[in-house]
Amino acid sequence: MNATHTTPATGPRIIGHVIDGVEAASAGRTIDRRAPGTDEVVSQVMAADAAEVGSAVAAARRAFDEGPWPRTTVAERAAFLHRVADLIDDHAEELARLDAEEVGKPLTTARGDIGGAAGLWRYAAALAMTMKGQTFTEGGPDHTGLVLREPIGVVALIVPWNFPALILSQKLPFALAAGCTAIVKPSEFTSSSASLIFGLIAEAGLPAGVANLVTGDGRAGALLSESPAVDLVSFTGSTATGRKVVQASSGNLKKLSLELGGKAAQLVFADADLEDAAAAVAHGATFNNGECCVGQPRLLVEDQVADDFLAEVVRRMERIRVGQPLDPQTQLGALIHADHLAKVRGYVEDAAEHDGTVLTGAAPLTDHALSAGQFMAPAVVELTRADVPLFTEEVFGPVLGALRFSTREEAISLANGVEYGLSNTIWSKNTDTVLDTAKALRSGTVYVNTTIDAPPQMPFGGYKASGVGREMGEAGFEEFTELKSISIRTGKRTGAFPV
Ligand code: TXE
Repeated sequence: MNATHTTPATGPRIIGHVIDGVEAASAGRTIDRRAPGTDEVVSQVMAADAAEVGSAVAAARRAFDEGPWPRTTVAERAAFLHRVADLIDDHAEELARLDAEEVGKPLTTARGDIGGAAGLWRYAAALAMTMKGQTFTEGGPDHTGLVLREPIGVVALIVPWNFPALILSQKLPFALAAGCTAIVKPSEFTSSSASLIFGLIAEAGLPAGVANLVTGDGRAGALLSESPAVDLVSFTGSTATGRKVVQASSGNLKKLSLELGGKAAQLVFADADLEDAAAAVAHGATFNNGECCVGQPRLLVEDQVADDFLAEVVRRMERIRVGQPLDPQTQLGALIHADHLAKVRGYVEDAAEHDGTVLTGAAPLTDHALSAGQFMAPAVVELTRADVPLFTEEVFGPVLGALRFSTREEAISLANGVEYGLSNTIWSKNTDTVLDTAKALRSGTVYVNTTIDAPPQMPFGGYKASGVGREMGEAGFEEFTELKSISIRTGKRTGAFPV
């Protein structure tokens, strides 16, 4: 197998680029990745320079303009995507361990990610088979209109660290299904699973240059975003970096698909199944260590049930097992790095200084087995005001900020009162409450009596500052395509033109 990540007998994995089908060993800078659970260096990632990014883009451009991939049948593309899905299944445990170790997420969560990733390759294969245009004859009996759906071209796929294999799989198979060629840039913190997946892609027989991997930090991402030879950037990451991608892309006005931050609220009405809701609120705030764009870090709870409900949420949060990411018993692992942990704790301290009450989670962890890593106990802070950063900014850690409400209108206004609009959750048994609230929420996804729960057939993306465009679903596939209208008249055109 042409696996690009190497696992030496001792010492860190060496992770590098795959450009035009060749593992490219750059002589330049490398980035050490320390496992968040142990602080040990587990991989060394090559940082692509401008020449390497340029080579990867040129390889993808050649493969698109001259190579066979955009000219394959959809059936051939679908067959390839199925082969990769099967190989991901074969290597599922290895991939899950790489992501758990480098992200710091619980192994059980990482295993779910890899199952989801294989499913996305299969779903993209199904979408490839449905790729189609349209025909029109409405312009008269001598007119034929053809609308061709074509691959958009060379795409740069910039992936964050919180779901490395899963988010790569929300992008790359859909691009390949459409007939695009690609350059993938994983996060500098979590490149190992992408490297292994590129080995599987080679084993599955993708022609050279169709999918290229460049590793490195934001500089590599910026070079891809500004490259005039790239037709589309699909980026997942922070809203601040998303804005930089928008600016960098203006040179050739490339298309953008941006999946940015979120700040979801769970709206818990008094008539809800409060037991289910409490479990979902604890889960929504801590899933994937709280480092999740569709995480649910805000609770809005109706006054009359708030005391008991908050007590139940706190009880559940205190039962969550914090532990080493690779321990299958662990429910909450280690945050991505020390600066991020300090930032997350800082939000809790700031809220406490602004009339917030820390109901649980403020105490430091004393377990010796966790002393080297970036761990924290999940926190619940009851707030009295909606203008504190804990309530308005993306904290991205296992922290829940709770506010009480007395009317449905107030709950909607609080939920919508942030710059983000990725997802929200409603808990109620009343159909009117559910439907009227779902329509009033300004977010791309609304969960009802469930949370963080949507199949890949449903388009995923954000309102407001949470993004541009959609991933997954038919709409996500179509982001990787262009439409070409061909207008044809038959017969002599005498008198048709005024000159
Ligand atoms: O993200 P960045 P970071 C949020 C979350 C987190 C914060 C910071 O709030 O605390 O972002 O995380 C690449 N041009 N999310 O700093 O910088 C980078 O190398 C092009 C939410 O890690 O957005 C990585 O591959 N690319 C999010 C990717 O962008 C650039 C998931 C994301 O990094 C670049 C992750 C540039 N100028 C963090 N600079 C979500 N939506 O789920 C960096 N990158």
